[in-house]
Amino acid sequence: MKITIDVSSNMTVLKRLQALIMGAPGSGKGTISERIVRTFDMMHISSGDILRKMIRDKTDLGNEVNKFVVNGQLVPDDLMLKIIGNELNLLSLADRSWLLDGFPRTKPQTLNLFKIAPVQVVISLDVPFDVIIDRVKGRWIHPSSGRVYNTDFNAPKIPGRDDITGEPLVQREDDKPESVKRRLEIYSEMAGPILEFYAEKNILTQFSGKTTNEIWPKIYKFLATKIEPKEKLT
Ligand code: G5P
Ligand code: MG
Repeated sequence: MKITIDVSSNMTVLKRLQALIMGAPGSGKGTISERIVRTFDMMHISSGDILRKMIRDKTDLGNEVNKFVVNGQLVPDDLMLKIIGNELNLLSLADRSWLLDGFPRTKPQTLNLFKIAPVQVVISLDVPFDVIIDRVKGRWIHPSSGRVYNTDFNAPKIPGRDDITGEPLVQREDDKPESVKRRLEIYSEMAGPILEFYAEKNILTQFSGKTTNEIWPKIYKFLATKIEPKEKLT
C-alpha cells in the first residue's frame, strides 16, 4: 500500500482507504455514506442496495433473498457470501478507496471479510432507537441509485421525485413498523461480537448523536486524519 507522510501535521495520510460503516437500521449509514464518498472520493458499496437491485430485477437469487429482506430478517450467510463474494474480491484489488455499508452483519461474515478484503477503519454510528423508529417512517428512496430522502430531514425538491433524475421515489417494503422492530432486535443481538472483533484490532471508532448533522462533522474530522478530502468541510 502507498503511504505518504504529511509533514505539516506529522499525520500519516493514506492514498487508499478501506473503510466500513456500521450502525442500526435507520441510524443514517446510507445518508452519511453519501457524504463520505462525495467528500473523500471513495466508492460506496451497500449490501442492502445490492440486494434491493436483485429483488427489483426478479432474478432467481433476488426472489430467494426477498423472503428474508421483506420480513426484516438477515439473508443467510452462505447466500450473502455467494452474492457479495465477487464484489469483495474486486474490492481487494481496487485501486480506489472504498466504504462498505451493511456488510458484515454476522461474525462469519466478519471473518470472511477479514480474509478477503481487510478494512483499516470501522465507523460505528450510535443513534438512539426511539429517534430511529421515528425517522424511518418518513424515508423515501430512489431505487436505482440508492439515494435516500426523508420528509422531515432531507426532503426531495419535488415531493415524491428524485432530485437528479426526477424519477418516482418509493418507500421500502421493510420499513413497515413490524419489520423495523425485527431489524432493530437483530442488530442489537448481532452487532456486539462484530464491534468487539474490530475493537480488539484497534480499528473501531464510535460516533454518537441524534442527528446526522451532529455526527457528520465528527466523522469528517476523523477521516481527514486518514485520507485527504476532495472537498473541505467549511
Ligand atoms: P440495509 O439496506 O443495509 P439497514 O437496515 O442496515 O438496511 P438502513 O435501513 O438502510 O439500514 P441506514 O442506511 O442506516 O438505514 O439509514 P439511512 O437510510 O441513511 O437513514 C434512515 C432515514 O433517516 C432516511 O430517511 C434518512 O433521510 C433519514 N435521516 C438521516 N439522518 C437524519 C437526521 O439527522 N434526522 C432525520 N429526521 N432524519 C434523518 O439492509 C436491508 C436488509 O437487507 C438484508 C437484511 O434483510 C436487511 O434487513 N441485508 C443483509 N442480510 C444479511 N447480511 C448482510 N450483510 C446484509 N445486508 C443487507
Ligand atoms: Mg442504508
